[in-house]
Amino acid sequence: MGVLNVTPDSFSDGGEFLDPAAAVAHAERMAAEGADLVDVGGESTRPGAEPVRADEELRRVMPVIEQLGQRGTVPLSIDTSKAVVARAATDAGAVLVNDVTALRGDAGMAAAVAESGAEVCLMHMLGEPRTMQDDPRYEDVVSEVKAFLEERLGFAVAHGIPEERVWLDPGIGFGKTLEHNLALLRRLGEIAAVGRPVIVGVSRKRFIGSLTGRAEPDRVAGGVAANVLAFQRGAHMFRVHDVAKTRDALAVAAATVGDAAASDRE
Ligand code: HH2
Repeated sequence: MGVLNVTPDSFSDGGEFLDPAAAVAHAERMAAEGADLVDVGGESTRPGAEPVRADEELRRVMPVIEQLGQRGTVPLSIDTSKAVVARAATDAGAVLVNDVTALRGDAGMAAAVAESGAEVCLMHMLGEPRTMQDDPRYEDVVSEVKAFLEERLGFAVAHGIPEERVWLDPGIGFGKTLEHNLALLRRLGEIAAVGRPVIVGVSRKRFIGSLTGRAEPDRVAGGVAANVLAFQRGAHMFRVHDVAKTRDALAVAAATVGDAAASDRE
């Protein structure tokens, strides 16, 4: 899953793709590099980010989604927690709604997803982006994230979203310390054991910087390592800025661990 942020303030690519033509070209580049999906977002969720109004979010993402939808270059997902944005994007062809609030941010989101027939990614986040990195605490981060995702999966199904359309994401960096992120990656198999496919987003994130001492965007190798290990522990989809390098690493990892990783994921 290639990341395409049409925002002025995303932590990595903020401001680069505000021009729809630049955004479309970048999506096509990621597709050529092997992305199976491009995740279009119009609201940054980086720590400390301020919320964006629905009309502004629509203004940012819809021209890009419409153009890419018409060209049909690559399947699209919409990174939003607003029902109105999810509806517009799925009407224009987006096949997955990536909701970092796991259907908690907007009372209309579950119905929007259910009626669209799209898939949905339910992600764990402790608190909200503005404050989530202020001293996050857990008794056991992995069991708590797992219990949360099971509860949200139940909620989605109760609201008419078939279980087969749900992806789960432990939300690396969303209300988590370095140790929390590492525990989640180390024990990702426990999240995969819920029985739905798992998405991980580690790309260029702060915890990679803490481990390598590297500023952004020089965190690619660290992120690739984390994605390979996540693959081995049962992750199915990898949300990344650097598609070509990640694909190469995953191709080698898949050929090497092969059946072991596949059977973990079944
Ligand atoms: N991470 C970010 C945004 N959306 N969605 C999922 N499912 N999983 C993630 O880990 C995830 C996500 C944050 O990264 P980015 O989009 O690069 O930055 P920003 O939120 O500042 O736009």
